[in-house]
Order: sequence, then structure tokens, then C-alpha cells
Amino acid sequence: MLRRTHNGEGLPFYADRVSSAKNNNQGAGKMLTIHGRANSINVRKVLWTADEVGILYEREDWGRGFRPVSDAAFQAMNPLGVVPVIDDVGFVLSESNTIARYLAAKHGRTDLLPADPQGRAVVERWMDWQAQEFNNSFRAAFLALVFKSPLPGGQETIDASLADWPKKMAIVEDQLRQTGAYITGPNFTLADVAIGMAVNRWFITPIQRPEFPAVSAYYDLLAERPAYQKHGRNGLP
Ligand SMILES: N[C@@H](CCC(=O)N[C@@H](CS)C(=O)NCC(=O)O)C(=O)O
Repeated sequence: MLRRTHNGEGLPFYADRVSSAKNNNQGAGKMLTIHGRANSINVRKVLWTADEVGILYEREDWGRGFRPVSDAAFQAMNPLGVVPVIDDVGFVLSESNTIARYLAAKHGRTDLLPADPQGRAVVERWMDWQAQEFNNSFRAAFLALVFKSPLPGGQETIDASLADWPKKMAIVEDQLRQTGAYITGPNFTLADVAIGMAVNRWFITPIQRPEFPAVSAYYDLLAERPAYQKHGRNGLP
């Protein structure tokens, strides 16, 4: 069984935050466990968030290429059979965006997830849009072109996805032109974790890409963050 702490993988940048997280209700030998393979876009959202927050965690590999999510032990944590799942000293939770919000809220990171209802709603709106609209636009093209997966509907499905993906990217481009920085405004939030992972797919999938200068600048802006370098723009699709 693979057990690793992100500390052990070496991110000295986070050392001070790691010790404060240790002192914050996570006693000796009891820490957050992130279940899921580190090459999954949804697990990477959680890993990125955990590093932004500065939480000490261990990770266990589950999912495609590792222990199957159909295993009884995994099904007991998440009967939906998808990664990621976290176990926060007995509190078991699935859904990547929900986990990201839970971690930020638990550790009082109102910079990542504002406490006031309107500020929070603006962040959540982009997270929901990523999960429900943006992701769906590129799923088929991505699976076909990167994983060579056979898809129901074949080429027609792929073509529809290839046509829709740039339309969704144009929405991101327009928004970034307005903010001039991050997706909700001048500051980095959890909305950028969701959108930033999807933007990485745009640049890494072998497709003809229309120019989106604000999106390119955003991709570089995010790359200034060590946690995005490690879990987002890390060469994986
Ligand atoms: N809505 C879920 C989707 C999770 C999901 O689709 N996970 C994929 C990996 S990205 C999965 O578990 N695939 C099965 C596998 O890896 O065996 C979330 O955001 O957490």
C-alpha cells in the first residue's frame, strides 16, 4: 500500500504551514488521507487545494491503474466508485469541489473561499460551471485524443466536443479579460483550482487551439504557484 506525505515528497515552501496544521486538531499519527491516483484531474484539485492550505496529508492510490474503485474497501468510502475521497480522521467525503471547499472552510481560508454569502457564491458559481458545463464540453475530445478511448457516438461525439470546447474557453477568455488576473477577480480563489485544472487540459491536449491571450496569461500566472506546478501544470494531461 502506497502511503506518502506531501512533506515527504519535498515542498519545503510549506514547512511552516505544515507545522501549524499539525497543531490544529490533527494529532500525532492522525492526519488527512486523500484517496485517489495523483494523475486524476479531480484528485489533483484536492492535492492542489491541500497544498495551498498547507495541510499535512497522506495519499493512497486508488483508481485506474491502481487498486480498483470497485473494491469493497473503496465502495465503503464512496459507493459512487470515483476518486477522490478524503478521510479526515473519520470524516469521509467525496466530490472534488466539495472537498476543496471543506478544506478551505475548515482551515479558515476565507481568501480561497470567502465567508460572506455573496463572495462565496461568486467562487462557487465558477466551480459549479467547471464541473457541470466546462468539463462536459471537453470530456469526449480529451478521452479520444489523449487516452484513445472508444466513445459512444464515435467521431460525431468527438466533433461535437471539439466544437463546444473553444466556446467554453471563450467564456473563460472573456471573464479573464475583465478581471485581468484570476477567474473571479484580482485574487486567487478555489474557483481557480477548478478552472486552472481544466485550462491545463486545454493546453496539453493535441488539438488546434484558437488564440486566447488572456487564458495563456492566466496559465502562466497560475504557474507561479508551487502547488500548481506540482499538481496542475506538471506535464500530466
Ligand atoms: N464529480 C466527481 C467526479 C470524480 C471522477 O470522475 N473521478 C474519476 C477520475 S478523474 C474516477 O474516479 N475514475 C475512475 C477510476 O479512476 O478508476 C468529482 O469531482 O470528484
